[in-house]
Amino acid sequence: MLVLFSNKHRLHTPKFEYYDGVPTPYPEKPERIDAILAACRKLGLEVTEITEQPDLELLKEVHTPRYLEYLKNKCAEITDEQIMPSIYIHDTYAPLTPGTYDAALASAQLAVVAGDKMLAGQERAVYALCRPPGHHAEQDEMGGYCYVNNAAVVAEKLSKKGKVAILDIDFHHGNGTQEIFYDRDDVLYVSVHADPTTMFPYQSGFVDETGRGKGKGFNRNFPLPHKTTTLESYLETLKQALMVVSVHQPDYFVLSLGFDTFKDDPIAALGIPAEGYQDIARMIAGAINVPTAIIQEGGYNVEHFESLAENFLKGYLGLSG
Ligand code: OKP
Ligand code: ZN
Repeated sequence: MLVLFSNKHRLHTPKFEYYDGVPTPYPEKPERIDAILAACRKLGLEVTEITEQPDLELLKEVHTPRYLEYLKNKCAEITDEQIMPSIYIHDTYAPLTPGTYDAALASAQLAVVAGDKMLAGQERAVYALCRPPGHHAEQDEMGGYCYVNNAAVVAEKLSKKGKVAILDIDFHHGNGTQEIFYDRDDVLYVSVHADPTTMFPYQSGFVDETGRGKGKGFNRNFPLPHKTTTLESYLETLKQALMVVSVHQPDYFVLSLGFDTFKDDPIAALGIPAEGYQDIARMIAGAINVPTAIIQEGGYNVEHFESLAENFLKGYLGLSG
């Protein structure tokens, strides 16, 4: 497995978000990536720093030009953090800082390089340590800590060479990824997440959202009850989601990986103990045997992050312990 990271994510360090009208400390911190890197290095994985920025033409295949212009221009114009819904901003969980545009582009470049490596056929799996995350970013809208949809960028790129399946196991439904591919039959989107009735993103992630037009049947949501999900019931649902992916017979696989299903996550939590990520990863690696991009999404328990990543990687790579 090849691991990709960038240091440019440090350019994006908002101090707070607004929750219920109240400024709340921002949980999507740079230390999250440091912790995953520590786990990768501990396991002896090959880690590569990516320093270049992406070709904007690639990003314009998943986002509208006017949206990318807005993101760029706003960041260039502000001198301090700004939290303000607009037609391009879905909620008060997507603060802009002067460095947000550059950080979001650097994050997307990890997905681009992951795609290049997969197409070069050298790697079974590439783990892109994306930050900021991406799965809430729609074609024309940022929100929920997300600005550029990294998983969609790699899926779009791979879709030119074969059938793609995306499995999203972040605690939150990936409304952005769903929206971007909703009309398409060449990119399947499957998500396992907390029931959006009471959890972000609230308006999407329900079972009846199955795709539109020729995309009908190529979008599948598996919402889980927030309070009562256990590792056992989670794995049962994950097995069903993986079955949907297998039936699609993808040539390429994209995993949107969040560690916010961890039982002690400060903003989310879905009953998964740290060692549970070994079972989750083992089940995924056992079910899907095509070139894979693992795209980091959320997860906010920084103290446990290294252990969550280590458990996931051990399960995925079939390492003991
Ligand atoms: C991004 B990802 C609580 C409100 C937070 C935004 C959640 C964004 C999650 N302070 N709502 O999917 O992990
Ligand atoms: Zn999440």
